[in-house]
Amino acid sequence: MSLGIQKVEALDAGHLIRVEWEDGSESRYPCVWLRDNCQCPRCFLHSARARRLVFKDLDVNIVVKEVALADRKKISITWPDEHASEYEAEWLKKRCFSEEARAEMREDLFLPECQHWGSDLQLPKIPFEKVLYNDESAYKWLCTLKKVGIVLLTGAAARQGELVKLGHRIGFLRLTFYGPTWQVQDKADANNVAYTTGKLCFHTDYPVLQHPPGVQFLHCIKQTVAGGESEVVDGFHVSNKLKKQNPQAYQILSSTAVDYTDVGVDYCDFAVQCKQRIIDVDSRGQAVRINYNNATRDTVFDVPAEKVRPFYAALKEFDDLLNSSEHKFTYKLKPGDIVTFDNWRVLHGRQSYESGSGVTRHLEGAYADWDVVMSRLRLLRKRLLNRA
Ligand code: OGA
Ligand code: NM2
Ligand code: ZN
Ligand code: ZN
Repeated sequence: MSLGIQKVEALDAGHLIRVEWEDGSESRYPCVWLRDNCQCPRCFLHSARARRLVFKDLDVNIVVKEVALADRKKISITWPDEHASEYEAEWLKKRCFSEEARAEMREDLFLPECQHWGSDLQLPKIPFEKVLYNDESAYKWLCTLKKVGIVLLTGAAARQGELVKLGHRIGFLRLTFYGPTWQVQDKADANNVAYTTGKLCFHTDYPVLQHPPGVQFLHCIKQTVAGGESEVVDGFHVSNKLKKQNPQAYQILSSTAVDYTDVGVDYCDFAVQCKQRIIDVDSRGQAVRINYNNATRDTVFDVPAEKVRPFYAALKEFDDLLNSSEHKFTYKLKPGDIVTFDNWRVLHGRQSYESGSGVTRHLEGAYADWDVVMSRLRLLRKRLLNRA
């Protein structure tokens, strides 16, 4: 049972409502917010769970005319224009403005917990079939993907089409110029360095897109005998290291807009250009997205000449840290393995391999957006909790 209310009163000349809970704790709600979030059918469209009240009709200086405790589970408010609103105790409690309540809600909605790793990574593994057909396993997959940044799904068939099933499991895949899914193999006149037998240094995919894909899937269909090993590194962990080791370099990489370019033909013809900071940071300076692919970094570099060498020096330091044996984790995909990882956080690479007359190595790849992945995670959690 949820906590009841024992007292409600208006404070601050009617600008604020104070709620006293049965356990003696209190919450304070600004009246402008309460009026804005009136749950009556005139102010709120319940079928869409969306606000109907338009901003023009909101008086930002509104005060309460009357407030009463309907019962211990509900408060009612009358506004100066006689409009009446009711708010349930449980609804109010969740939306309490205290530091702790907001942190709890934030964690609930966004699962910000992030476990950093280095070469000691214990690569999380879950059977592919379990993820497809068992909700607990799918939930575990997505939570781990969010928290650790990488999960290996095992036991998929060694043929194309498995990633489309994974797409249906979350909702849908992200279409790009390389197609709904794409084939990583040695190709004549390759339109991307990934489609050769060459080594791929640590990179994130597609920084040339304004909103790079948040999640990447790579399904191993055929693996070569010699070479082709995979490497991953935790970009957030390494960013923190760089910030400590050389704050100036961190400052340069988190503020310089780098030009990216990708021109060619695949799903359709394309000429994509974008400016990205290699380390994207939030308002507190914490890395939230790495945008780094040395292959598609443009020859055009739109900075004053005197900023060029300091930029390269900073990037060299970051690249060295990414490649240090302390930070990177190496493994080799087997046919039927699907590596799923956070493309905003984890940089990946592969060793070169030998070309042959036929196809010596084949991965199928696909992207998903974090919005879609997190949406599925929340729905799975809700379904699992309601069942318990
Ligand atoms: C890619 C890529 C990794 C691999 O296609 O972008 O990083 O192992 N491929 O081939
Ligand atoms: N592929 C693998 O940024 C990039 O060009 C990454 C994308 C070709 C779809 C490679
Ligand atoms: Zn209303
Ligand atoms: Zn890649």
